[in-house]
Amino acid sequence: MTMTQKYGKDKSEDNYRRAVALIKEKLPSMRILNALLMINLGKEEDILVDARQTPPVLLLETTEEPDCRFQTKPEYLIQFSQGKLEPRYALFKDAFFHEAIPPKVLPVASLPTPTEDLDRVRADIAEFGYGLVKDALAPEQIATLKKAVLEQAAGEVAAGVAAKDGGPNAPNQRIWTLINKGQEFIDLLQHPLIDEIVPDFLGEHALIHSYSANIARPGNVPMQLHTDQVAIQPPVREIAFGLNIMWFLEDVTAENGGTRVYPGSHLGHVAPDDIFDLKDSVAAQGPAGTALVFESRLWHATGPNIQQTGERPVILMFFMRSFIRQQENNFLSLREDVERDLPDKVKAMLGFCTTGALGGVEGDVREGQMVKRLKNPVGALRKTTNV
Ligand SMILES: O=C(O)CCC(=O)C(=O)O
Ligand SMILES: [Fe+2]
Repeated sequence: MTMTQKYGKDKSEDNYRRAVALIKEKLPSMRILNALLMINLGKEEDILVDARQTPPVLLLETTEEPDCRFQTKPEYLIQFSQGKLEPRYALFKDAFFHEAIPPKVLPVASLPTPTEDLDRVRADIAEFGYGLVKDALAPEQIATLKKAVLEQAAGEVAAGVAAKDGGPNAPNQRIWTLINKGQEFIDLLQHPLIDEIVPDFLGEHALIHSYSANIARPGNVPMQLHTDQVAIQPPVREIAFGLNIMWFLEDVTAENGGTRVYPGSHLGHVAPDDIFDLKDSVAAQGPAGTALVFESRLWHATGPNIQQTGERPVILMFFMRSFIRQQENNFLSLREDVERDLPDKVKAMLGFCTTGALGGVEGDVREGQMVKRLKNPVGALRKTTNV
């Protein structure tokens, strides 16, 4: 038996059969859906479930238009039946909990409002999952950052590299990897609010998971509800792994796409029944210059911009604990000319610093050391060369 025979066996057919068996096993519980479902597990043929009858049955074919179609991988179905992966992560890249509790609606009068009192912001984050820092940016900073974001947005459109989303017309625009896109954005990473809030919440050496701007524009379809720690699977709800600071570059309102949140939804096994339904959510609002600080278990989504005109530009600075793999691969995306002049403080946030035994280069695992790309990493040093 060769090594390939022993270890390299293709499991895709086995997985497919197991996934189909699971669907059959779970048929009775699908009755609640009361719909005709078309499931694709990566094969040409679809699996048709008629869950409009009791008990639901598999159909060989249909002339009817299904109520719902979805595609997923057989291994995802298997994993979420075992509780190792959340179904909405597999289907929509989002989370679901066995016995999930829908978010409860809190009286609006008690919700956080922008304040300069950082202790209150911290208390609001603990209680509601978010808080709002009043006047975190001075008027000149707002103007500089807004100009930079809007010009960059236009530049990326003109260059054909714009990242658009927000429904079929994709009016929203995301500007990724801000670190490369102007000194204003590097300066913002040195804003004192970060040191006031982040280490206390996430521990030392928190990393920038992603650094982007998001412009919500009229006619957008709201984002699906999600938490920002959705990539952590199996899901952990006991602690927050991340903290997002959203800098408002415009007055942010319920009308222009203010982030919809479910206050208090960061605690417990909470998940909305329908991640496409923003019902009972509230918009996190505040004047330009406000910083919305929200932790990564909070259920939220970019809101609808229902105005005729008027954009909602914000900057999202998302930090995660030091041991979590970053969303943006800074080591590959950082421009060399930017890297050369970056202050160590900012470089550390991007991952150029060891933390505990992690992130070292050639075994340098001492805590808190700045690391850099070696010009000539040690390669194979052997007596013989014919290995
Ligand atoms: O743009 C927003 O309002 C929120 C964006 C968001 O939730 C995200 O980037 O994860
Ligand atoms: Fe988010």
